[in-house]
Amino acid sequence: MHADVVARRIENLENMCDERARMLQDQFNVSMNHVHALAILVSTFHHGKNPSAIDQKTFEDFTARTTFERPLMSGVAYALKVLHSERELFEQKLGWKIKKMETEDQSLVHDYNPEKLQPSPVQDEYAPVIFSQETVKHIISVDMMSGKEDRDNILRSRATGKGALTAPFPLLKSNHLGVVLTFTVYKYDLPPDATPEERIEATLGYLGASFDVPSLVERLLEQLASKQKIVVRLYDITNHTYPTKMYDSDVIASDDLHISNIDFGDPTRKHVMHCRFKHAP
Ligand code: WA2
Repeated sequence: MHADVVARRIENLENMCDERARMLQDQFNVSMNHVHALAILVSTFHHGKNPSAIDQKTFEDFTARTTFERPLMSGVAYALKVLHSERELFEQKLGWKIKKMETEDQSLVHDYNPEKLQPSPVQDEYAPVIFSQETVKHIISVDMMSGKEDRDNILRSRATGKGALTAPFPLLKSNHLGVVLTFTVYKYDLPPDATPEERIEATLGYLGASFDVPSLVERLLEQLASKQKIVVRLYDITNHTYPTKMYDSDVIASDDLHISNIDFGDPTRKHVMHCRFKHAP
């Protein structure tokens, strides 16, 4: 091939890769802003009103009618901060027990049945889901602090007051690789320089969203022309000696590679998109 043909081919790959990375980043960003707004909705209409103006039915209706605002989220849910000393009263009031998340046993994850979950053993505190979008109803009553990724994310979000994103891990029920985004809801507005202790003390609950990466990235890429020409992979490279693959088009590809950066809005995480040409048949 002539040098100029090769150069144009590479430039074409760069442009297509940057366009895809940018689209994914923008769609994630608008979804994330809307999840943040839902945290404010819960603060205003659940905690800010007595009696609360939100119940499971209202939350389900509102989140179903606003899914178009969160194109990359498979579901949103709200978990309450419950201290062990408050557990008994909480369970009496809600009429159900706080459940432990089952993630260790992969077979259990696979035929996930919320009815079979065990009550949570004694902990200092819990984060049971009290409202959920219909698509993630299976996490109602589950203690989100009993899953490692969810727990770490809750702790990081409430100590910083910012949106926190997990590394990729298998989501409950679907078992698809996904990430969870969490915003903390506080009793009152905190100054930007509030200490982590002040933030923990003021915490009321956690508004979280799950991003089912394979199905939602697939849907995004399908909207684009020239899908038939390009193969895309998505990696979490936060730990750059152990990058985690989040998405793979699963097609044989050429050697030419372009890497585009993606910013998902959590400065402690780093993601990249790898793009290659599909092998000519
Ligand atoms: N949501 C949906 N599926 C999941 C999941 C999750 N977390 N974790 C594992 N599979 C209520 O940060 C608080 C949502 C967690 C929020």
